[in-house]
Amino acid sequence: MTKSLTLEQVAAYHRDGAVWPIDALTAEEVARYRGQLEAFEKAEGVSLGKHPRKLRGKTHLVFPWMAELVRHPRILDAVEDVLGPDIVLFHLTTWIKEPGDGNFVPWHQDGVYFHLFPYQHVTAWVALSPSNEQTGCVRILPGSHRLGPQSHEDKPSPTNLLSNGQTLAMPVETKGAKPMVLKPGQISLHHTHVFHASDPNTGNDRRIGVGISYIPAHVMHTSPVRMTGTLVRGEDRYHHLEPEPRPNPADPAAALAFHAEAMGRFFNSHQTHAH
Ligand SMILES: O=C(O)CCC(=O)C(=O)O
Repeated sequence: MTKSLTLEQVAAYHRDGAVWPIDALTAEEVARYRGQLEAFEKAEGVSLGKHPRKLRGKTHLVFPWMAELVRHPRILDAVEDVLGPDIVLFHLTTWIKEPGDGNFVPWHQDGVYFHLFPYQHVTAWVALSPSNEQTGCVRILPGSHRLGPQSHEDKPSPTNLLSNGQTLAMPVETKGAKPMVLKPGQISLHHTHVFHASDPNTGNDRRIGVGISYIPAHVMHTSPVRMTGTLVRGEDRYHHLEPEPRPNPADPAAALAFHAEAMGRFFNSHQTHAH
């Protein structure tokens, strides 16, 4: 018995390494979340994607509205259908592309840099604005997750949205690639090993996506550094990750301090990280 996805959608996830579109947020919720994000950007005078405190990563540790979004029942119902009932948030990246800014994401696999074992990790990518071929939606190569982990090379550039520019070393035959077109409020789920990439935004609106990386509670991080994570549903009988506090609106300084600590551990745990 599934909670949100049809059996065909669950089968598509396992066969293709991704499934979309899945309706998750209402129009009111999208307007509220996007409104909160853009009000913060206006107050700070900088895009969240370029915030000097690296707030695009683990944003749920800083903003109460993002802490609410990562626990959204419709997102978690879909995630539970592919991961099971005990769900931990391991990481989060807010992916923003402005019209004409040239930002892109090269072909890569998340699993190679997340250092999780076993390789059970799904990213729920939540569209807070139209994500389509004009605005540079995520594209996947169906079935590529079944190849397992592949070699990557670091190719950093100012417009490459991956921190170290991690790019699959093998040439990727993109003829069979599929655009994961999403309307605001819809989500996609992608497997940690599926090859995926995205092109620059040539549309008229910002492309704002929240990539939430969920793992089942039994999955471990392989670094000697104890990483942080948030149990968002079910039970954690393993305690592989240090629990993350929910941001307290009355104490934003404490939230920022924990965020800095958690991001430091994330980036220092191994030499490279994808996001
Ligand atoms: O948002 C994008 O364009 C890339 C997203 C991505 O690489 C991810 O969610 O793993």
